[in-house]
Amino acid sequence: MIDTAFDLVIRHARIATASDTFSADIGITGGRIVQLGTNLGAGKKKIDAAGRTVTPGGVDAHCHLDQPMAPPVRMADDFNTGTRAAACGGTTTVISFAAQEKGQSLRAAVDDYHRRADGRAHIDYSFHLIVSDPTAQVLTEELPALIAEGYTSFKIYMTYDDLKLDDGQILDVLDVARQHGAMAMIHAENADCIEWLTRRLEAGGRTAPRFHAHARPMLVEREATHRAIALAELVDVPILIVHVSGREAIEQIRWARSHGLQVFAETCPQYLFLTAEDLGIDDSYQGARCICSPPPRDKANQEIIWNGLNDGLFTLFSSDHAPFNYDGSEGKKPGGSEVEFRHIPNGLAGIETRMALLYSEGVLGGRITLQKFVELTATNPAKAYGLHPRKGTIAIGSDADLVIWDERDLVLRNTQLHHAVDHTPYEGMALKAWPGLTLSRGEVVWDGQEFHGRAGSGQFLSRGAPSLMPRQPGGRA
Ligand code: DUC
Ligand code: ZN
Ligand code: ZN
Repeated sequence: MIDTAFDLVIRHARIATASDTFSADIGITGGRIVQLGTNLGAGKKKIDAAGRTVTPGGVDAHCHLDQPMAPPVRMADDFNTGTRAAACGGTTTVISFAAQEKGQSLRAAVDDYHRRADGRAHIDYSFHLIVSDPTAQVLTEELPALIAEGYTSFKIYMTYDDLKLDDGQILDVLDVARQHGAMAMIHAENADCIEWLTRRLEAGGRTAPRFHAHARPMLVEREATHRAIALAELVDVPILIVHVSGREAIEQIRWARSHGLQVFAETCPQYLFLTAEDLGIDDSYQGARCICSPPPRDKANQEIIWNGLNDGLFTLFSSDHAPFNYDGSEGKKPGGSEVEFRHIPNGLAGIETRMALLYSEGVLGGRITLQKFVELTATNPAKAYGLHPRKGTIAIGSDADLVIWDERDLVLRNTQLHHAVDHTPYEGMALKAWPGLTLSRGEVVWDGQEFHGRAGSGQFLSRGAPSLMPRQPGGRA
């Protein structure tokens, strides 16, 4: 008896990559794509895509899962619920953050984070590092060793008291990125400006959630973005500015690019679909749900973000999923009470909705092409963080991480989502599509109705060097 050629064949797929759309069958064996073509031979299993669009599974390269928080605050999603939600929303790889506490060794932070993830993930995952305490030991030993082991990216903060680095420390850390070929991600907001504005607001009794946006105007982001670019220019290293919210930071990034500097940029759904008004138009506490940093801006800035997605300003579209419940004592009401905005945990749930929001409003809404969608949600994140071509594309040899899209009208309800958060900022939004099927390394983890994952089936991914753009001599584009 002749053995069948493939473990699984997906027939009649309209395959979309970052560069093409073409019709083909997809032959999958051992969790990898082994053949693409028409009229492929039989497989042990078959799925008929019936001409529907098939994209690479999403790579969500910026999400926070089970990140240690100061009690009583706790993230609502761990690796189990977070990766479950990701899979149901068409994401098949997540990169979350192993965060160093001040005084802690980076290695201890990584070891602790592995313990949190081990045996829990339903899809493949990897870790960025957060460097909050760049001691000599971290700079000369731990960070280089971890980069060599495949933790090839790290985030640095210019705000948050427990995480922020000063300019000298940022220069030191960027220099390690340059020497060892890592990708440096920067949270660009000016901490002193935020603190000064916050104190003034508090002195005037303006402490409701909506004042979070007043304490973090675009100027604060613009100044820090400008400074980050200057520091990176001094060190001569590419950087990636994360969660860019609007015009003023974008102007800085365009300026840097026009001067030949390698500055990459990421944005997130909250800057396309929310505005500062979602933090409240009066002093009610409801708006705490939409507190994140940088804060959402206004309709005009949403348009500017759409333009940036279209014209190549943005390289990545990530969720910045930072999951906190609204009710209870562990999330947006620390200790169970309504607190001043400075004490409200920053972050939104978005790991499950990222892909459908952009597909629906971007692709089907005629704002971006299908190729751009794939590039922003899968291919570029995989390239930026050393996972391409194993992840982020549909090609022979790549992992069979795939999404088959159902184009249908639906209304987003938190009750239908699979995260452990008690709300979604996008409740009630009308969408035109949702993943009808998600495959993680050839296994169905979401069939459009039910979740089929298995905790522990997700593998940790050690990553290679960023491959977004070849580095030129001198580090310039
Ligand atoms: N801002 C961050 O920098 N991280 C998590 C969530 C947020 O709003
Ligand atoms: Zn951040
Ligand atoms: Zn973040």
